[in-house]
Amino acid sequence: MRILKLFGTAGAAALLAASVTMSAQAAEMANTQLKDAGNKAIGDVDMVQTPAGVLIKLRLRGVPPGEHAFHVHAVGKCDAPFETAGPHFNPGSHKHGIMSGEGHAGDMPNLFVPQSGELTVEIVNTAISLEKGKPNSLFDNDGSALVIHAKADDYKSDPAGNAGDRIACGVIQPSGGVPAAGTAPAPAAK
Ligand SMILES: [Cu+2]
Repeated sequence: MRILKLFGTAGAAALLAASVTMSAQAAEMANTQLKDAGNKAIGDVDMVQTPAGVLIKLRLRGVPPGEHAFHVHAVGKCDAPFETAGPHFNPGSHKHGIMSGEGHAGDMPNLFVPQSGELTVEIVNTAISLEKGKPNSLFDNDGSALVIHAKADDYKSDPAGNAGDRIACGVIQPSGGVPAAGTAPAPAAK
């Protein structure tokens, strides 16, 4: 089964330090800048491969307060209103939502943005990988994207949790190393 874990900042920082130490041979890393439909940057994301999954550090600013779905989508292309990012990243062909079963690999817990519009949070997604060639790699032929929605994910409605419009999107880019196919121009059917 897959497990999604949320950590407080201090705990996650300790986990990150431990993970980096364990995989000293250059852990795969990635990053994303999230932009809204007006092309304004509203967040930065750093991702690192750990032995347990991908640690995602999200720093948001200027996001509407409230509860928002947060997913990995299947295509690394973010043209507003971000339908170009395709459906949820779902290499296992599961139905959506952790209340329905295994869920999509790209399913993640909702984000609760306070009145300030700023939120820093770390999430471990155990169902995805930054390692090229893995069946659940985010760096597949058409890349992948992170998407924030207008509404909360209900964790069960197929295929997208009834989460409403896509209000922000960012193409997941490898950090450092060789560019992956994350910027592929043509979204392929998945
Ligand atoms: Cu989504």
